[in-house]
Amino acid sequence: MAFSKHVLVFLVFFGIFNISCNAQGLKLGFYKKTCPSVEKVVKRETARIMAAAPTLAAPLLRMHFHDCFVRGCDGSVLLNSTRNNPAEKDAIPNQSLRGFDSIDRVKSAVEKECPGVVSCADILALVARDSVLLLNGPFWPVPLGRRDGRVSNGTESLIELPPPFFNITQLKTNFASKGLSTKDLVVLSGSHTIGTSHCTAFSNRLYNFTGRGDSDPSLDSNYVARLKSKCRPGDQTTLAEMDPGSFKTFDKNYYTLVAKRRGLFTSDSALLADSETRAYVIKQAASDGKTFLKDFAKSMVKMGKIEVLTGNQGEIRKTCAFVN
Ligand code: HEM
Ligand SMILES: *[C@@H]1O[C@H](CO)[C@@H](O)[C@H](O)[C@H]1NC(C)=O
Ligand SMILES: *[C@@H]1O[C@H](CO)[C@@H](O)[C@H](O)[C@H]1NC(C)=O
Ligand SMILES: *[C@@H]1O[C@H](CO)[C@@H](O)[C@H](O)[C@H]1NC(C)=O
Ligand SMILES: *[C@@H]1O[C@H](CO)[C@@H](O)[C@H](O)[C@H]1NC(C)=O
Ligand SMILES: CC(=O)N[C@H]1CO[C@H](CO)[C@@H](O)[C@@H]1O
Repeated sequence: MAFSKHVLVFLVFFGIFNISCNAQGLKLGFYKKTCPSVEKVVKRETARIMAAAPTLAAPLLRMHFHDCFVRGCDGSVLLNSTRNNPAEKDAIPNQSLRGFDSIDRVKSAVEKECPGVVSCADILALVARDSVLLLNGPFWPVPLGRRDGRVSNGTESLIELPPPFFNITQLKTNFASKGLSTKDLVVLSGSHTIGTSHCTAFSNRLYNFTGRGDSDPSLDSNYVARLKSKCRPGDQTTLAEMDPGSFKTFDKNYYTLVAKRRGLFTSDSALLADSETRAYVIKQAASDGKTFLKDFAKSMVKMGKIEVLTGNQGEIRKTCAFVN
């Protein structure tokens, strides 16, 4: 009897210990004792950055996504290449990322308050949240406690990040491999309500789509004409607004566009090719957008937990571009 009681006590303790140390052990207020001002400092710095360069909100949100999809949300996207190792930053999908120096700036401000305490991965998660909020998007509480990884491998970005020409099956498989659902896919794609894209990400849909001088039939033909006047064949530099007219506000307008067959990438149009994602697109297109904002907050929290390092895994980087 006494023995089984001990076993029980042991199991209970072990269970609790296990919960606090498991890989999903992020929590709200993680820095309450060690860096109580962190969220205030990040918010202040992000607001300063946005005031000077409002278009940085979109790439900073995208940077968090690219971080999480490669080796989990561990700040690996922030590491610089070294002589023998091309980092994620320098891989093709990341060539259009911007704002690394902004993250460095926020990190320095946080280091001033509490040196060596807050990870770069957590800072990126907070900056992404505050960026969206500053564009009138939703707020979400960010569970914290991520640790920074020590590896950044450019080849892995090519393998793990979904390219703009993916079809619905490929997108669903890619998201599922990160523990994200089909709903998360359609909700997080709503990020494309802000920001811009290089012509290269979609010009295959405009010119010679199947090798017969044609364009993608799943794209509205009036929209094709407009995009063609923006992006001449071979244009590598021009930026197109992904949600023209409203690319600076975080709203549900992305779904209005996709529903009208004006999603910019194959991956955007693809959301009409699956019954679940299609139903969501149609519903949001006709809605006031409040549900989307709520859903987005929820899916971002989920994305922010992908394969995180916690406890004594990884490290707290001193400078986000370099391992300690
Ligand atoms: C579903 C699969 C996705 C694909 C295939 C995709 C692809 C792309 C591509 C090709 C661009 C244009 C980059 C450029 O040429 O400058 C882009 C931009 C962007 N993406 Fe995605 N994306 C996806 C999902 C996401 C997710 C999950 C997020 C955030 C949670 C996101 C946020 C953004 C933002 C904010 C931009 C604008 C960046 C800027 O203005 O510089 N995307 N995406
Ligand atoms: C690290 O990479 C960033 C962005 O690619 C670059 O601006 C910066 O100069 C690099 N830092 C060093 C010390 O190489
Ligand atoms: C980077 O990742 C690729 C693909 O998983 C792997 O083949 C390669 O060995 C890795 N490179 C390094 C330096 O670890
Ligand atoms: C998606 O692409 C894959 C790989 O190219 C292909 O095998 C599959 O048939 C495509 N699925 C759809 C629904 O287009
Ligand atoms: C269109 O694609 C076909 C087949 O790949 C190719 O033979 C042709 O030269 C291309 N046309 C243009 C204008 O690029
Ligand atoms: C932001 C950034 O680091 N961009 C780099 C992406 O990769 C190319 C080379 O592949 C670099 O020239 C860019 O500086």
